[in-house]
Amino acid sequence: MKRILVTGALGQIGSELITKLRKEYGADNVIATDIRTADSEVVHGGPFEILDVTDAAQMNELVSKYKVDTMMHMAALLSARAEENPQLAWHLNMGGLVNGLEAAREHHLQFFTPSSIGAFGPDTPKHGTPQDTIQRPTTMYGVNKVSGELLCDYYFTRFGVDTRGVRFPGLISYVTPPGGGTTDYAVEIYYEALKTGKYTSYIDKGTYMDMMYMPDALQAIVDLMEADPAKLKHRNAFNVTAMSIEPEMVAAEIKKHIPSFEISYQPDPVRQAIADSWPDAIDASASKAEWGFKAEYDLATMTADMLQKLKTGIPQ
Ligand code: VAH
Repeated sequence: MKRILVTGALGQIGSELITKLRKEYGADNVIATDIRTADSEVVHGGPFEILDVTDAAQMNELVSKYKVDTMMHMAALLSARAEENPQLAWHLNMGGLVNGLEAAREHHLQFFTPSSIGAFGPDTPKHGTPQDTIQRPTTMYGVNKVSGELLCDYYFTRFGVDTRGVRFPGLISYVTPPGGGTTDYAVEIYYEALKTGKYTSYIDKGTYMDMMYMPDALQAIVDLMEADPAKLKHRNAFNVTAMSIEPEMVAAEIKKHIPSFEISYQPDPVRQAIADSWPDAIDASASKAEWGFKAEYDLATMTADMLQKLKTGIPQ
C-alpha cells in the first residue's frame, strides 16, 4: 500500500482517515476525493479531487492520473438516510461499490471498504454475534452491506482482487459530526453535554449497540490492510468492536465529568427500529486471531478524551 485513493474523504470516517494516512504514507501519496469540496485540511493538506463515485469513467481517470495502488472506498449513505431514500441508497452504495471494485480489478488495486453491524438483522444472535452467522437485515443499508460483503468476496475469489473490509460498529469522533446514522446519538450526546448540559436521545435507554472510538477504527483499517494475506481466513466482513453500550451508560460516564448533565428520551421510531434490529454485542475474535485487532479505548477513556478534545472547540 503506497499510493491510496480515498472516496468519501469528507465524511465522518474519511476526514480522519485522510489525516492518519497522510501521516503514515506521506501527504502526496494520499488522494482525497469527495462529491463536494470544503474549506478543510482534507482539501488543503494534499491532493484532492471532486469525484462522484457513481461515475466510473471519472473514477478510473483519477486512478490512472495518480497511479494509485490502493483504493479505500468510504463514500456511502448511512442507515437512517438510506431508509429515507432507499432507491438513492442502492444507486449510491452499490453503484459506487461496483465502480470501485471494477477499478480495482482493472488497475490491480488493493481495495478496502467498510461493512457494518448493520449487515445483521433481527434473526442474528444478538449476544456474541459470531463472525459467520445468519444475515437477514431489514434495512436498505443492511441489504447494501450484505450485498457489498458478498460482492467483495466475489471479486477476491473470481478475479483475485485483494479486497479487505471490517464490519464497523457505531463510530464516535470529535472531528466531523456524523450525518444520517443510527448510532449518531453517541456522538451528539458529547457535543450537547458541553453546549447545553443536556441531551434528548432518539435511541431509548437499554438499547445496546456496539461502538468504537474513531482512533481505534482508523488503526483497524491500517492494520488489516497491512496484514499478511496468508493469515486471513476471512476477507471483507471482519467483526470489530470496542464496547457494547446504551445511552444510560454514556450519560453516567459523562456525569463523572459534568455532574449536572441530564439525559432524556424521545425515541425516533425509524432509528429505534433500526437499532432494535441490530446485535447488542458482536464477537471480534476472528479479527484478533487473523490480524491482531485490538481496541485501545473503552467507554471511560473515550469519554474523557472526547470531552477534553471538544472543549478545545466544537466543530460546527
Ligand atoms: C450508521 N454509523 O449508524 C453508521 C454505522 C453501525 C452504524 O453503520 O448507519
